[in-house]
Amino acid sequence: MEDYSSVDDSLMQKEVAEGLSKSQKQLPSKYFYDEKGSDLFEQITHLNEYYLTRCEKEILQNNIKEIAERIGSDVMLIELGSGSSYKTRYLLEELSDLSTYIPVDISEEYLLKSVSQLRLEYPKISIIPVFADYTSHFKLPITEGSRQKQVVFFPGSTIGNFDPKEALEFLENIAAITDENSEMLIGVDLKKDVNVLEAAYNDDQGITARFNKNILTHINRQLEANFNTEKFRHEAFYNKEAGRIEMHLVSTEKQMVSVGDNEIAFEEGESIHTENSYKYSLEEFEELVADWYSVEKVWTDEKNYFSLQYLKKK
Ligand code: AVI
Repeated sequence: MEDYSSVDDSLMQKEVAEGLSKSQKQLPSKYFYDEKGSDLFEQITHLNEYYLTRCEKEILQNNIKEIAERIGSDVMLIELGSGSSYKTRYLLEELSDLSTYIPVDISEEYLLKSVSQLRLEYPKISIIPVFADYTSHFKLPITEGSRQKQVVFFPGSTIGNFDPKEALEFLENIAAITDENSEMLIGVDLKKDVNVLEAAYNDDQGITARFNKNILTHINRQLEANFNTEKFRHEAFYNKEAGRIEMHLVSTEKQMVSVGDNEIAFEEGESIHTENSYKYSLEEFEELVADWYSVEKVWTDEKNYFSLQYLKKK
């Protein structure tokens, strides 16, 4: 995941102040991902309860030939939020004729590290990192082979962390940035048994709870705040009506917290809404993308928990 620790403090200050002044207090989930948060998320992906990463890997492994065929050769592969790029390796291994790989990430340091490693492993592929927040407008580099087909890779069901309006803005933005005949390989988590969903966000070891609380530690450090993480408890549940897992931090007592110059009052039991993770049916997702993309192919894991979908720009 992206490391937002390098994000500019004044933007963070503004977004945090805005979120905490709402009647349902909220914080932007991107602020989970400082160095510690990225590390905790990495740990989450290995948890038994967190089926998403395991299922996505299974789908990639079981269908890699067919996926590679769809992507084709002489292609520009653009990965959004490239993170540790381990999923990319499955693709890079299989796509022997890949011309250009463009990892897009907000964390320059993280990106440069993984790019220098990938360059050693795949010397024939031209790897051009782009430092950008892919939720806002960014420019793709003009390459020698600018007539290559562009394929966007957006794994992990990160699209689920956008609310439907943000998801539409994201799709519109990516469609605008890429060429007419571009395609997208995207990971989308599916609706399923509530117990399975809720367990994935309430693991026994409490790693997700630490991940959730880390947003407060990040804010303490970055914005001179004094949240006491012991006075908040992790809560995650499936909101069936909205079709999403919600994560909250619930104040265990009436308390005051200072964030920079602001004093924030919490009632006992009052929560900060820290994340949404939307789950889609195949039909709902097809409808969501329909203004810009058609769904060409859907691969799922054995249990139908997760999907990898191949989209084509309309
Ligand atoms: C990154 N994203 C897809 C994860 C999710 O499942 O929504 C973030 C996460 N939050 C709690 N656990 C994992």
